[in-house]
Amino acid sequence: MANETTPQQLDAVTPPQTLELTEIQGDILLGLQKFVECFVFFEIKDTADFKSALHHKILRRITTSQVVRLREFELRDLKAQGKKERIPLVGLNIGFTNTGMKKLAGVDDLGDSSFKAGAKSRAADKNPIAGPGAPTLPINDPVDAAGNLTTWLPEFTGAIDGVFLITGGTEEAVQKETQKVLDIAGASISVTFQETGASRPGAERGHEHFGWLDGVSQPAVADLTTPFPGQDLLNAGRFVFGYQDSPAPKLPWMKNGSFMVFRRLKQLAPEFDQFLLDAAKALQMDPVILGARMVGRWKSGAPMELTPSQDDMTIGGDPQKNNNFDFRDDQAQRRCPFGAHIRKTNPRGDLPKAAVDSRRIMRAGIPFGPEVSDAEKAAGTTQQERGLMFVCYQTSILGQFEFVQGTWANEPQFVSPIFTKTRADGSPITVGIDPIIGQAQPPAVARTTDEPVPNYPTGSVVSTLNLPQAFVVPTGGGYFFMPSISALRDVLSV
Ligand code: N7H
Repeated sequence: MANETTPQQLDAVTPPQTLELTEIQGDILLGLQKFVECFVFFEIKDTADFKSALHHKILRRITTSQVVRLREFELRDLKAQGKKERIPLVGLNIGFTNTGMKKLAGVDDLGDSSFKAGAKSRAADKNPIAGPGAPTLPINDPVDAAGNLTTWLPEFTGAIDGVFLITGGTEEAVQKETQKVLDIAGASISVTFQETGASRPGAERGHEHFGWLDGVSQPAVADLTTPFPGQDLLNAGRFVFGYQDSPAPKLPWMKNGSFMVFRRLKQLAPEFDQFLLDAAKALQMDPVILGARMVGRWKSGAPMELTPSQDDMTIGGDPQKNNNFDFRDDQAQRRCPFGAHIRKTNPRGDLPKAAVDSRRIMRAGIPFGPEVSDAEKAAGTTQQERGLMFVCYQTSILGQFEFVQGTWANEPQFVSPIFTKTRADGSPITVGIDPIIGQAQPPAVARTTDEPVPNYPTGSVVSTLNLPQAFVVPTGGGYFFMPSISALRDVLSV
């Protein structure tokens, strides 16, 4: 089983010298091996009983980064032997919200104001993010006049203290482990929401529901993974407390822990496909190119920067090639628009490296929901929910996930106001929102993105893409702290 969300090149010869891999939960830096992943959100009903279950029975089932690393070698060997069958390789990780941390450790402040406020409050908050590096916009999920989130499932608007992530190679193995964990926890918790995601079948494996290969660009981690060409090498402290580049942990036992952002994002796939056809027709362009310019990659994963006119499968799935680019020499956005999803969320070369590095996140999500049916295709409308269980890790929710979503994806000026960008004809541009994940609530912010029509290799067409609706709809979320093994053992379960 390959890990689909983290293209990582592990160094088999040199075991990590400084990273405490036996302390760090496995999903954070390398990603638990997963074809299937069950998310169990829960409320702690009996703190003493839950602590006892955690200490005596759950803790030893938790999969560390060291185990994930060794499993990667095991999988590599099996692949080399030509073995293709899925093996169970069950993984378990655990995280707690601020209310969960309060119940277990009596602490109400881990030093991250967004974590303390919680995902629900941050998603509904319409005030600009009070973080470094203005201008800033909030997460901006849809709310009604009373400020209630209108697209969130009710299960995510009530109390949530923690989450179990249960992963594996087969549905059966994941179900079995989930049941085991729930049996152990018993009445000490009540499950508030449970959902299982899975890789898409057949040729769509590794692709999200709009059809694009996912998990292509991910930071490499110093002392753990060797970067592929063009892949950023960042210090572990961007994702785990207690290493270079992490904020100082507010409490000593936060070392080797990480903040996890979960977002349940519904994807309106048939509507998206229909929109590509309609909008491309109106703009007199190819719908496949339009989709690629909205994402910044073709469906195979090949970046527009390397192959601006057509998809190239030989680049798409090849980690030696598919990140070997930046946007530095494309300041007239001839190859890739500034507004493209991957340029908004990782403006490599558009901004000084340090300004981008500090915002990077480690993504580890998985699709949920069934394939689009023939009836949905014919109607062009969603009848069964599907989307992405978006997961990312960082040491500052405010400075990383929220900054990428609010200040970059949602901000129509970005990347232009700080670093002046112009059109091919020299006139100034307003980039518009990220057409995939940009949360704009008109009329305050227009749902538009600039330059869908390529001016490649020459040309000076000025075009605007009008997005009639959001095709990614937030339906829930949570902010969790993923403690180290020793914090779970010595602080949170005693
Ligand atoms: Fe995105 N998509 O299918 O269009 N994303 N994303 N994302 N995303 C990426 O590199 C997608 C979401 C990032 O380093 C690819 O893996 C969809 C959120 C970042 O070049 C594709 C959803 C946030 C990158 C998608 C979604 C991000 C990235 C290219 C929601 C953060 C790496 C393949 C349903 C706030 C950029 C790849 C880089 C890549 C899609 C959500 C961030 C295809 C459908 C919420 C940082």
